[in-house]
Amino acid sequence: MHLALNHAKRPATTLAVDAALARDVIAGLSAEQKFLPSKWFYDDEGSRLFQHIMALPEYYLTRTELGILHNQSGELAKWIAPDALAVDLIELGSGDGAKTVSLCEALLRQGVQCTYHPIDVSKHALTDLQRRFQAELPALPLRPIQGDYFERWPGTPPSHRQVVMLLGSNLGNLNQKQSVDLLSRVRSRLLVGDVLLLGLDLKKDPGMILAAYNDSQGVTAAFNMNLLRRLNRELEMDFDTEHFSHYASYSPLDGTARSFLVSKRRQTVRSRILDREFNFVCGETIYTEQSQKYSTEMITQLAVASGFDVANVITDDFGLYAIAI
Ligand code: AVJ
Repeated sequence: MHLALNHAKRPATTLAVDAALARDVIAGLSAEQKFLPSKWFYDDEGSRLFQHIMALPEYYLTRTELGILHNQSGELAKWIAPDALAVDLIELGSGDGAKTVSLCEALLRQGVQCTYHPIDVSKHALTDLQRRFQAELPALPLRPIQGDYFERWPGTPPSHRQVVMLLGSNLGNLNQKQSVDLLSRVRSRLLVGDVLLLGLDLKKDPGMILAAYNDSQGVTAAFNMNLLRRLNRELEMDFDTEHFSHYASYSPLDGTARSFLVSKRRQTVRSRILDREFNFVCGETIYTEQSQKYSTEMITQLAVASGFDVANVITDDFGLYAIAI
């Protein structure tokens, strides 16, 4: 569904309202505990801010995962394709592809015929990815798909091994049930012998985790706040970001980091497009994101509940981060 808007006032690019976004905002901001699904962070500005987060000193996840993919790419490639001649690498939420280059290189080195299908919602990220692969691995067949990886899947020859990658701790944004649902759906696309690589953040010093979601430069706060700016842009809402603040928490009890936007005062926010208003009391929170941290036991449980076997779990030397195969 696309809502027709008042043509006189705004440029053509904002004419189409994302109906799924509208639905999620109405549901989330009408709930007793207000919430907004974290998948809406990633408009072009949000993806840019996330690229900035990945380079922050406190945000150890990207760097650590990259280290594993880089230092242990040969090991990974052996697990992925000890025998296979041809694989289709399908990456769910590829971003700019920085983390996948060395794995692709390792597969090619091993003589595997490899096609890479990165899927991402952000056109900007996919453009960066194409530029990167053009420069670093021009020989690799690249089939980018712009869209939601909950909905899109590439066509691949049945004789090729499918290797699905869900890296970057992206699964951590989903709760237990959503995770099992997504992984089961992935599993239903696969045959016995196909492979899933899951990049997951591990439980560790709670202070280190909290700092990753509450960085000293305030980039994570800006990333969280951009969600409100996006709603202002796309749904003509009137959030004043001066009147909200970023709050991050981590509980070692359940291994869940959570982010919120906190209303600094009593206020009402409106959307003309949605024809709604939403009231906030002072201190009221919008729950915007969860980032799950796992133990090895939790990884095994998740895999088994979704129809996978765990072949191996590869970690960095400090046991901060894991890639489960
Ligand atoms: C992209 C979901 C892995 O949860 O660590 C980073 C997003 N949010 N800082 C994460 C994020 C705040 C990130 N993931």
